[in-house]
Amino acid sequence: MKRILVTGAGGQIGSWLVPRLRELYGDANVLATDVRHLGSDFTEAGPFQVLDATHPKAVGQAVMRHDADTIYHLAAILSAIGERDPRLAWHINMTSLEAVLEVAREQGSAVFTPSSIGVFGPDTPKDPTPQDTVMRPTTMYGITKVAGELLCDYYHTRFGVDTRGLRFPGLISYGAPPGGGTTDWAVEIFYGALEEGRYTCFLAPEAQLDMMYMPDAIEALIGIMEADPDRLVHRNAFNVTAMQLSPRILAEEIRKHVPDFTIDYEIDPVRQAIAESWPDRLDDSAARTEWGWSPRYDMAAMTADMFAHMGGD
Ligand code: AKB
Repeated sequence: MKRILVTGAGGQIGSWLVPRLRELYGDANVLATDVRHLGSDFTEAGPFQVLDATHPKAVGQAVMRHDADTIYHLAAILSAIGERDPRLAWHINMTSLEAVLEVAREQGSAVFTPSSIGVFGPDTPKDPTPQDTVMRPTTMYGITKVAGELLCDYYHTRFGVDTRGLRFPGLISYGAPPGGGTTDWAVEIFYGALEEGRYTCFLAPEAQLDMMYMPDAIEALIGIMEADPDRLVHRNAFNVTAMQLSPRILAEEIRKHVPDFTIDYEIDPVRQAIAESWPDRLDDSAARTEWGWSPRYDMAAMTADMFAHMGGD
């Protein structure tokens, strides 16, 4: 049975991933860690530890004590916060990744690191965006993600560390909110619709971006780490996508559930510029071919499921 350590367990992805990993591999085998104390959901269902992933020694001790053969390293600063404080984004994203990779090299652990559509920039072909293409991001978040992909590749080819990653699009979920990204509007819009029947969007109506519903993202996270290594041509990191949404299109879908829903726009120039620099549609055929990636939720299924779980329909 796998022995797994998750960093950033209390975040948007971690709060979904940890329960699923515990279901699959056993509660005691999944050590959830976060920089802050988390609620009883995490601490009572299985082992939990406060861990600052930027501290190499602390990461090393946690991995050794838990005897972790797999690390899901989720702790990171997202794109919008990264533009507010670029040095913080560089520090957190790169220092923690380096700490995790070094420990993985010493202990022989496999490492999952989420990358992002943020690795691409204005010079990248937008629709479709190939797996292997120009990567010249204009955000600090994107720079850390490109550097992270390269560092993971380096640890694999140079030291044989089993590194794997996914370029996630915007992730849509209920529960723990996303922490300061450009795609956060696609989560906020559901809370606005349910709580007030309206939403003021910080992106323009036609700003199209790739998105994915969290249950698909969780299956992707597990799928890539369970994939047969002999079939992986790419490792860090695979394009994955499930749907392409703009605020106008998602608002129309939401109106099928909340007929009086209204949307207006107060465009944030920083996040709008980030969105414009990102792809309109990823080509995820490498993920489909190399490890069988296939999402279950399109926009209609995701929207219905969100409302069903948030107490709407
Ligand atoms: C962000 O908006 O920063 C993230 C991402 C797409 O990586 N959700």
